[in-house]
Amino acid sequence: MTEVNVIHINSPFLDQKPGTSGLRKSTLKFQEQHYLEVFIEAILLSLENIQGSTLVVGGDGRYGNIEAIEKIVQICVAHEVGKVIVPKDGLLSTPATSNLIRKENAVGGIILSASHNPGGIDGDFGVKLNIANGGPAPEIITNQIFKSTQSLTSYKISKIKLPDFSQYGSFNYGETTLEIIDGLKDYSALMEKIFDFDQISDFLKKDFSLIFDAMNAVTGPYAKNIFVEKMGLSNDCVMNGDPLKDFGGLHPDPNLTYAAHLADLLLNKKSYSFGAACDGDGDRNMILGRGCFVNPSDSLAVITANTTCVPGYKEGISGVARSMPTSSAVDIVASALNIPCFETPTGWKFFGNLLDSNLITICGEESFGTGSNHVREKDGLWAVLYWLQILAEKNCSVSDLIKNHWRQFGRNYYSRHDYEAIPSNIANQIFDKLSSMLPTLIGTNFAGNLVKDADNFSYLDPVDNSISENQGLRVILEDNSRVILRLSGTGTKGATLRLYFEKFINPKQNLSLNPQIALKPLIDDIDNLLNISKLTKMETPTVIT
Ligand code: VG1
Ligand code: CO
Repeated sequence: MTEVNVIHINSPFLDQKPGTSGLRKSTLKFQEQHYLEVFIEAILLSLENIQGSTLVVGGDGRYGNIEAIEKIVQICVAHEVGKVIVPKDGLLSTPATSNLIRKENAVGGIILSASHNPGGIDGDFGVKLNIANGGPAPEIITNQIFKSTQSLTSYKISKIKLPDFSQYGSFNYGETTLEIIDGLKDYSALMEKIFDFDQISDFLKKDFSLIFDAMNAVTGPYAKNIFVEKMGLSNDCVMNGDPLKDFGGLHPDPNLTYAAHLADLLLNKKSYSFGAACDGDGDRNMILGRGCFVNPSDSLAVITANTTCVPGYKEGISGVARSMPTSSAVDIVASALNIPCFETPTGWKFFGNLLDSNLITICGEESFGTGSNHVREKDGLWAVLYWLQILAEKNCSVSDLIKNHWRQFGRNYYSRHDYEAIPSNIANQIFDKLSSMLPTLIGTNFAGNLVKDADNFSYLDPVDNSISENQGLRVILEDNSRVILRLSGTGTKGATLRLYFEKFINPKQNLSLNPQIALKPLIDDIDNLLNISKLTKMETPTVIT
């Protein structure tokens, strides 16, 4: 028997509900005594039949990763979890975790990551729970976890001495086996099953230069394994490829602001044919061509329109889904393919039921997330390989592919404006103002058009009939242009306001405008209505996508 210590604490513990993807706080907060432990205890209590079952535990390598894994293993031993699977060095991307949970029939997985938030002692840390299907825990479970953090007065831990996580091995502690495994192998094997690596590598070796930016986060080892070891490309096709505790000071959010160096290489210097980046935990992707940025909403539409290029989807797809703020570009493709298209709230957990019941095969979000039924998370490297496979099959450039797509389907001009870390009262004031105005906007003039509909999006899950309300304010015009306003659930400082703009143009109209110009009437009119720049004292948003 291993000794079990019962540690008494003062409740309630959490001051706030976990957000869109788990609990995210400053690294310092997570260093506070018992903070992580209580949350893990609540997670284990929420999983039924944890005794004797299998759990996957890994993270994106940020500051505190290994220490957190050690504590989690000790708590698992006290709860007599049957098997805890930990990757070597504790490094496991979010999509690879999802895959491992499914492959090992685990009851779930714990991912230590604050995703695209900065890391290090001054950065953020986070804990995400994924359930047996490999996907993020649905609200019913996260609510239950929150509830138990409010009433817990103790947690159980076995203070056993643990091995060095830099070596493979199997270790027994009481009723629990700890397995330290290769975190890359199963993921790469899955990618090799979906994509034709030979075709991609031949194409890349011909005259199509690739640069992949891992942003000093978890995808470095995966990208090297796939592009260098398996495809035989040179080492320098992966930049920032070693996971660092503080991501080398980078903010591992793959967008034009935080991956500015990569954007400069592709858009200004035009040094490569193809560039891509992933976020801290490897579930997001940004795709760039020579002189060309691919908007994530367009990426989802292109991926959906080209399934016949990719071996894993040659049989066809059952349907697609996008989050509400994502542009309707994919809806147009779905209608041409005669397959259903679902509109869900923001957050990957809403795709789980649709994927599990085979109503959809492919899904995505405007926030640089795309994925399919191969796992239950968005998958950054999967999207990169998907794009490369289409380009290899069509033997064309990124810019040709996207332009041809617009010529066939039309273009959904799209942009997202983020006002990050603004005072919460200001963010709430702006949100509440639009919220209270919604009914009065219908029928009025907006950006030279009539407002057709204005509401707060709510979602009825077609599989379990659950209803999720308050998922974003929408102003929809007669030509189906949209302005959407949401408050972020993943920031840790103040509040982050997100504004989303969309306008559709048919193939005969001007397809090559700068989106900020094409969308200017919408951008100006929402600012006139809500005084955002004045209230936030920001002339421009923090991030424009
Ligand atoms: C953001 C994105 C959302 C995404 C979520 C988690 O949420 O907008 O689309 O699902 O991050 O992504 P919010 O609430 O801040 O807008 V990740 O890469 O952190 O798992
Ligand atoms: Co992420």
